[in-house]
Amino acid sequence: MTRAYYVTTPIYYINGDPHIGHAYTTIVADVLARTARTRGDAFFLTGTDEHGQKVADAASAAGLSPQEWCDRLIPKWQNLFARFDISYDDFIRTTQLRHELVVQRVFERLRETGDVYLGKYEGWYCSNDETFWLESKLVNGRCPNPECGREVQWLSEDDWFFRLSKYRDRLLQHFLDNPHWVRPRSAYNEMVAMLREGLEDFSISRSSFDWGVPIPGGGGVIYVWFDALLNYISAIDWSRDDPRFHRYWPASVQLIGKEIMRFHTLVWPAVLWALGEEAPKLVFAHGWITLDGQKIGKSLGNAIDPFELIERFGSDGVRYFLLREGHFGSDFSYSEAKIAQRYNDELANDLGNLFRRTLSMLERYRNSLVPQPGDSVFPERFAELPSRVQELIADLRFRDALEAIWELVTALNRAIDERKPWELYKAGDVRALDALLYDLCEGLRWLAVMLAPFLPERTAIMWRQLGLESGLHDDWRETLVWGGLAADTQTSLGDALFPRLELA
Ligand code: ME8
Repeated sequence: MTRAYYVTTPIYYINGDPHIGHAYTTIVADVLARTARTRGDAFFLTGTDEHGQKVADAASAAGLSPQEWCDRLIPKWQNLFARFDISYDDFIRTTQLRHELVVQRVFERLRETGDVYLGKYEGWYCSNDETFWLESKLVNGRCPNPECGREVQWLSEDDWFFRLSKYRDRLLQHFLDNPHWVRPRSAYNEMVAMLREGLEDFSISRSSFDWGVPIPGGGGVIYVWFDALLNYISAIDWSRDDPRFHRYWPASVQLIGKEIMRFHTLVWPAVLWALGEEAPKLVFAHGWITLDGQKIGKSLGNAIDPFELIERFGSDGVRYFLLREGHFGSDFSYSEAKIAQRYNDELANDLGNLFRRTLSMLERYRNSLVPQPGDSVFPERFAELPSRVQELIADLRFRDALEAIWELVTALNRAIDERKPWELYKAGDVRALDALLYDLCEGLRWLAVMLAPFLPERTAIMWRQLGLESGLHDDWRETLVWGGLAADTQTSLGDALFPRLELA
């Protein structure tokens, strides 16, 4: 069976409104999925994590049942993703029956094999983080997560455990044999160090509250993290020998923020192995968007409202900033000044002006018709660019990919400045003018194709104004052959792609 590309994001807790951090991971996944689709079958999964104490607490504070609360919040999350042109193939909610049945089936299976067993759990529990902490890790008796620091509770209950310790050696070997399966390197190193210290079994049930998937046969609910991780396989119909499952699993890339890498790179592969399945091919634990040096998030109350950003910079303006600003993997800081500057300099000036200048010269000199191509240095100079950009994207180096694309933006702008089409026109140098105008249009067609995964909204407009219909999302190996734009194509000058922002 042909394997397909499968990319996932974390499923987000809906104990509140989405913020820019949630948009970030989802936009990155969208770029990967859109790029992969130009080459073949791809499946992009995102969704919401709806069980657990945090969501239950948020619901009760609002005077609603947890399910009512989730149902009320979902439209806002889905609307945000729609505003960002997120092309997910499936949006999973952990309260859906299709998911709950898989969680129960997994639990039953592992109870049969002995990987899930009944034991006693006693320990310090932080309900905000849904995490048990060792006494030695507490800071002044409180939750050691620097973003939290809340009081912890002593929990003592009969719990079901997952036999994580049994998989410790295999995990360590897997890390050593596959030095790139967890990226970036800092994440990999941290997890290897943790494995060397040893792993304890992992409690996977809760009897202190009831908002979760019921344990088959009774006795509480399944721990929200065990439930949540399984979304990645419940969405693709996990069960023995299901062809759909095997088409997508193991996932090509699982994107997460670095604060949840322990669950995704230690617990998750062990659970998969216990089920006889493979570990994902790559878990990428990216850095955080920070504000004044602190992680942007709900807990700190410094969340940036992504809807407001879209109002100001457009969805593509925000997407561009997030992908271009930091090296993917590292933290980077957000500020309104930074996003505005990139928007004006790079989108409005470099790209937007290039596009508008080209189409208005075409209108003035050639009735908006694409001329015949002539001699050009571009085909040779940029022949390797598309494959280089594809590789950088596949390697999750989005900033480098955009910089590579900008080499073409810069070259086209320079061609205008140096060859001064208005002078060629005055001098009546038809051949030179046509050759230049053709290169500009063809270069812009290339830019639209390569930028489509990053800027889906504006590149669709570029495409239409270039007089093109289908093909924007086709295989680059076929589309990006210099000369693909037919002479006499009717272009149409429209409004500015990225209207300049007046800055205070
Ligand atoms: O952890 N910068 O959900 P969550 C970058 N439900 N990315 C950020 C960010 C920031 N400042 N803040 C959040 C959960 N994110 C669990 C996951 S998965 C089986 C269960 C992104 O709502 C980043 O991807 O707390 C992070 O991992 C995720 O949102 C956490 O979302």
